[in-house]
Amino acid sequence: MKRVFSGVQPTGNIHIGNYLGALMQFVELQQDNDCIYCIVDLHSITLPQDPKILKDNILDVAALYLAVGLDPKKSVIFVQSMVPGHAELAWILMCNSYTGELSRMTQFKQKSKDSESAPTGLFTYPILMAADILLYDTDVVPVGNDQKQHIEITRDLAERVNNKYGKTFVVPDGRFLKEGARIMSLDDPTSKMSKSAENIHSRISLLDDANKIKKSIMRSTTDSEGSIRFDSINKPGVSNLLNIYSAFSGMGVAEIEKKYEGCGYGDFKKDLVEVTVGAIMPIQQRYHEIRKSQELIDILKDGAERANATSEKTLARVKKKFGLGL
Ligand code: ATP
Ligand code: LTN
Repeated sequence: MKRVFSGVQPTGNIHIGNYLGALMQFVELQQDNDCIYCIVDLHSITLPQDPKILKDNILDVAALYLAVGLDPKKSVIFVQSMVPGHAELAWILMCNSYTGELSRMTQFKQKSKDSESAPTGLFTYPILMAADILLYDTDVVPVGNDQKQHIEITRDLAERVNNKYGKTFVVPDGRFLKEGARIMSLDDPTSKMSKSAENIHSRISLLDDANKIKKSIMRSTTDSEGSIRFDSINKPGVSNLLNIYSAFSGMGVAEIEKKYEGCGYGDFKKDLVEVTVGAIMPIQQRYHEIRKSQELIDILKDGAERANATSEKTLARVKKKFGLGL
C-alpha cells in the first residue's frame, strides 16, 4: 500500500476541471492505497480571504469530497489548520530552503507580478506544501501539471535534509494528469478552466444549477467550421466539449464524433447539457444531504485526530534529527 496525499484549496467554485482532473483521481486511488486528503486552508490565506466565506468554503469542499465518493472509512479527510504539525514542519523546512529557489517558482511570479511587495506567505507557499507532503511519509502526490515545480522543490528539500541529517523523509513522486484530462475554459478554450476566472460562464461549478449549466454550455466558444471532431490545435473549443462529454458519459471521443456526424453544434451542445447535468445532479444531491450535517463535522474532527497522530510521529523524528527540544 502506498501513502497518497493531496490537497485542494477552499477558495470556492469547485468546478468540473477540479472534479475530472483531481477529485476523480482521489476517489480511484483510495481503492488500493492509504490516502490522506486535506483541505488546505492555511494555503488559501496567502491571499486575502473573508473569514465567514472561508469557513463556508472549507465545509463546501469537505462536503464535495464526500459527495464525489471519498470514503472516510478508506481515506483520512481533514482540514490543514486543525493539525499544527503543518506549520511547525514548514518552519523547519524554511530554515533549509533558499530565497533563490523560491524566487524561481512560476506560481509565485504570476501571483505577485502586479505588486511591488508580495506577502511572505505567498513566497513560502511551496514550503508549506512540502511540509504537508513530507509530514505523512507520502509516496505519491496526485496533482495537476501546474504543481510540477512544487513537487520538485518538495523532493529537493527532502533529499537535502536526508543528505544533511541522515534519512529523515520519504522522497515523494508526483502523479500528474494526462494532457487530455485538462479541462479548458468554456469562453476561452486556450486557457484552463479556473476557479478564479471572472466570467462565471467560463466554468461549470459542481454546485451550479441546471439552468446555469445550460447557459454556460450553450454559449461556449466553438468555431465556424461546424463539424464535431477532435482537433485541439485548430478546434480547441469543440475538442474541450468532446473531452467533457467523454468524461461524463464514459463514451470514447471517436464514438462521440461518430454519433454526431453531420449534426450541428446546437444539437451536440444540447445533449452535452443533458449528459453534464445527469452526472452532476447526483453529486449535488449527496452534497446537500451532508453539507449541514453533524456527520460532516465529526468526520473532519476524526480526520484531524488521525492526521495529527501520524504527523506527531514524523515531527518527533525530525526534531530528534535536528537536535530540537529536549
Ligand atoms: P485557480 O485557477 O483559481 O488557481 P484551480 O481551479 O486551479 O484554481 P486548485 O485548487 O488550484 O484550482 O486545483 C485543485 C486541483 O484541481 C489541482 O490538482 C489542479 O491541478 C486541478 N485542476 C484545476 N483546474 C483544472 C482543470 N481546468 N482541468 C483539470 N484539472 C484541474
Ligand atoms: N498547491 C496545491 C494545493 C496543495 C497541495 C498540497 C496539493 C497544497 N498542499 C499538498 C498536493 C499536496 C494546488 O494549488 N493545487
